[in-house]
Amino acid sequence: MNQKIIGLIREYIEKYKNWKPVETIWREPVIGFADAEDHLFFELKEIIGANHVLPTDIVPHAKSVIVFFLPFSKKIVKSNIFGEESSKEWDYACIETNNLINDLSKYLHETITEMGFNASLLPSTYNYDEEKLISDWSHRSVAYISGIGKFGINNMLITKSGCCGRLGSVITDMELTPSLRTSEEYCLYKVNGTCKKCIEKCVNKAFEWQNEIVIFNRQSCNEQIYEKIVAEYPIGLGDACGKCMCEMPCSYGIPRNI
Ligand code: B12
Ligand code: SF4
Ligand code: SF4
Repeated sequence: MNQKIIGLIREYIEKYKNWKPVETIWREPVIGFADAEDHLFFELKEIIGANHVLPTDIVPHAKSVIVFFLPFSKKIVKSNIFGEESSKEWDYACIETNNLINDLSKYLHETITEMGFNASLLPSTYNYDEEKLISDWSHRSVAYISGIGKFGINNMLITKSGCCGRLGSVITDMELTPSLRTSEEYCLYKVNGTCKKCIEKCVNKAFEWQNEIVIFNRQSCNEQIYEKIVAEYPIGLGDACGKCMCEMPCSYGIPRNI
């Protein structure tokens, strides 16, 4: 059944351009599966907060979670290296990928339902507490559980196709084989204490070092994305920044060495 789901996702993305007038070019999706009963889902209540839900809170008797990462083309990433404002290409890619994730999630929901199972319908983003800036369903934590990536010190999920892209997930009561997690770290700082390029690149001082540990200030990042840029650079579409992930050793794949 895993192969059928992988086929459905790939086929939908390939045909998407025929249905929607999009400018974004995506590389091959990275797809993984998590066991809905994985102990890490329970740990997220400690790691993120008590409000983080379990798969079974959304789909009763949930058995699996399907996760997909949609990496942007190198051209989109390269357009967003310089300057304080995110590039038009990056902004469009974020918006169009959110739309694709929402459409793909709806398609999977409908197809899985037609097959006689239940499935969730979760948005790609905007499902968060606007004061705390925390969601009750963290796609990238779920993606970590599904084994498709590891975290960078900039919070990004790094997959075999890098971190520049966006994530979606669908919970179902269909039985699927969980993907394996590796114990290997991908972020160079976590591997050997080097790099830190993402931290230096932040355009609104959202990261701070405290005894070799990076502390992330969500409010500073949020200010850059939703207040500062929109107010100071009206030509930008806002709603994005991403400077800490573009043209980094982890942008397009698993960084090996710098
Ligand atoms: C709220 C939100 C924001 C807020 C707060 C960001 C933040 N870091 O918390 C603001 C508006 C500031 C923001 C900014 C951005 N965002 Co945003 N955002 C979200 C949203 C809606 C929820 C994230 C959340 O709940 N954060 C709270 C923290 C606690 O959870 P988390 O960051 O998801 O996961 C962390 C913990 O689980 C933790 N963790 C620690 N220990 C352990 C141990 C285990 C076992 C596990 C499993 C996890 C874990 O590690 C994770 C990373 O730090 C998600 C969509 C979604 N629903 O998931 C998108 C999302 C995280 N955003 C995304 C992106 C791309 C961005 C931006 C780059 C903007 C842009 N589009 O250009 C910046 C990057 C900021 C940064 N450096 O982190 C992507 C990330 C893709 C990726 N490759 O990781 C997401 C997943 C959207 C999507 N559908 O793809 N975002
Ligand atoms: S830029 Fe370097 S330090 Fe930052 S997440 Fe990527 S590999 Fe890790
Ligand atoms: S998205 Fe922008 S403001 Fe937020 S952490 Fe990255 S570089 Fe800093």
